[in-house]
Amino acid sequence: MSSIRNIVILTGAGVSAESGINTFRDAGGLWEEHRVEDVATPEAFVRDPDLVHRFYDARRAAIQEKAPNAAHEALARLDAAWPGELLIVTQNVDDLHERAGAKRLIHMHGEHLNARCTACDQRSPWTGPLINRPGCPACGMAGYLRPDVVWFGEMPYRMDEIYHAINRADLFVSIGTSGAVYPAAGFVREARANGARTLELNLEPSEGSYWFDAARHGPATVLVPAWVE
Ligand code: BV8
Repeated sequence: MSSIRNIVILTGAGVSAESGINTFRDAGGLWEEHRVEDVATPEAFVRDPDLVHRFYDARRAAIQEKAPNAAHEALARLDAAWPGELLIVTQNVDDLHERAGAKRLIHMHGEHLNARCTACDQRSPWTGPLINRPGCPACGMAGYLRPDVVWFGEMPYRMDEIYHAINRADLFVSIGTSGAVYPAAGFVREARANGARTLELNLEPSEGSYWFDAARHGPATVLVPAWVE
């Protein structure tokens, strides 16, 4: 990686799969017979808030029992050692990158350990199942907390910072994502347009694999440490 100075790494559910966290595809994109796209939306939250709370309270509980895997740990080592610019952009709402030690990290789709108040819009640490309608720590209103994740149809977080990093990147690496959801799925094209080299590390070719200069297929806990070392 001699001529590489600035790196952007996009991760998806596949980087957490070997920690035991289901990807969206494993369940065939289904949860309790609902398509994820039908549960992870503002409309679903208005229509059936308990269904959406059950979905997120269950996933949050599952995540808390899991641990980072060798892929998260290798990325954290790279983050700590890399002298140039480096940014991990994760689509995942789990906190396994942080728990592995990653610092230069953006959760573009939010974080499962945060809640957001629909009355005062303040973010707060999640304190317990939202289905119990806890009060907002900021404004005190009860029953107004939602998961602080980006649903379909909502604008992902910190996009300006992400595109700034992509525009400066010499290398763009996509790890464990199906390339099914935008705008994340379009990042590789943005990176190419700015002259970056592009690499996909995934269990199988993603929907966007055509856009990558190189690809390696296999489990992230094998591919990522090998790539980092
Ligand atoms: C927006 C957070 C605009 C919540 C998520 C038509 C065309 C283009 C776009 C659209 C369209 N119609 C609608 C849209 C927009 C839409 C979209 O892209 N829809 C798709 C379905 C077509 N996008 C949006 O709505 C986004 N917002 O566009 O806003 C806007 C503009 C202005 C103002 C306001 C709004 C917001 C999308 C975010 C949705 N939230 N998650 C939560 O987590 O519950 S999406 C969720 O699914 C993930 O975050 C991720 O982003 C996405 C896909 O998941 P992946 O991470 O890729 O996981 P997946 O299971 O799919 O794949 C896993 C991969 O890992 C596989 O490839 C597998 O092979 C691999 N793998 C498995 N095991 C391993 C492995 N790899 C390595 N090792 C292993 N062991």
